Amino acid sequence: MKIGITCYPTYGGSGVVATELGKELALLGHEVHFISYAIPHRLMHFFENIYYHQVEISSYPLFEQQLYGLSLTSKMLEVVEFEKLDLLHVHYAIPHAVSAYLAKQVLKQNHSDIKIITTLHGTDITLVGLEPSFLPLVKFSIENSDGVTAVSRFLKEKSITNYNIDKDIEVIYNFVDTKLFKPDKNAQLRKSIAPNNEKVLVHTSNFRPVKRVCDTIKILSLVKKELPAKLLLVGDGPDRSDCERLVRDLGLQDDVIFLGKQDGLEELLIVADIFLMPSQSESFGLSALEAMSCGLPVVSSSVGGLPELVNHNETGFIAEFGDINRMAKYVLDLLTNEKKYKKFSNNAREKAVTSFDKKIVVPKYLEYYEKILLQKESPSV
Ligand code: GMT
Repeated sequence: MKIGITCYPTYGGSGVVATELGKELALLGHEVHFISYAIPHRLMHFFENIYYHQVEISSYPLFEQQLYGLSLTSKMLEVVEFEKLDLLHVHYAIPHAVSAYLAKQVLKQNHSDIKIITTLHGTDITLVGLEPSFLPLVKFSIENSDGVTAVSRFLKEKSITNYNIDKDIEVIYNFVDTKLFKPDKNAQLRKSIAPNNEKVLVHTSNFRPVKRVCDTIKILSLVKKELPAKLLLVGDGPDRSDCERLVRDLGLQDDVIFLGKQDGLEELLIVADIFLMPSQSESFGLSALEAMSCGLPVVSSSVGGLPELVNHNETGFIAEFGDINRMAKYVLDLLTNEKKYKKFSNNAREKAVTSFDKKIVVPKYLEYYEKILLQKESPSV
């Protein structure tokens, strides 16, 4: 197949899923064309069967605001036509599904067609898509995609109810390379982070308010009342300054390590004991899955798709978002009970391997592509 993939190339999980999917499809011999405004960060070197097309954003003086959505449509048209793509798989509805829809209409005028598959990832449905100005467009673009997938059952249900959508949405969970993300302690790195054998908590995200990163710091301060511990914070974003201020206010400067944006998360996760994800909204929680694959139990909030990933009292614990006392209690329960910790760690790894390995999930996307390509009629308005 010749597949076009559009995603946000930044550090978000939707870009990671899109890129890893493209890499797997390419390994299976498919031709994959990434169409995005920058090269996705997990695609920084040459991969056979993968091509990258940069969306050029026009800077004509009249356009005070950037026309990303239209520039993307133009690039999609060019790539579909000249590379003879079979389908366009867009990740994150806004504005990618709308741009793809527009490209499809233009192609139809030229007696050509392309199948569009939209993957819904999270805040495109649960947050920004619900803004009254966006809602009708998001609904329209979902209803007029040839195929739609969601990364959890929760997100599928939310899409149907929030947008009053009458459309088949296929749930295809996120996935992880369990051979790359594997339990394999790095004693040297651990020693530099926790020189006195402190326990290590870790959190990775884009530090947006929805992630409640400050809660991880408050959890650490509660845990530290009982045992020596450190917190590793990986990533960057709008809430980082607030977090740094909180760390200073709580006098935790020596115990919270801000690493900023990092590649090679698999090497960092393995130095930690527990992964924290106290989000206010989370459709799946890809970074928690990557941690589980490294054998880290997860203590998270119970929102969104997290209960589909974290089995309470088995692979980790879930608590109501904002309930930092309970989360700290769960962390302490695991860190003070070696046998229990080992069991949870093994369970977490096993769940990642048996339910979410890339070898299990990627074929589901391929099957879905084949099904959509066989559909005769495209939805039309
Ligand atoms: O919706 C977002 O916040 C952005 C998106 C992203 O690009 O990181 O994150 C969502 O997609 C990820 C990949 O499918 C999921 O693992 C995240 O749970 C989801 N984020 C939220 O729902 C907040």
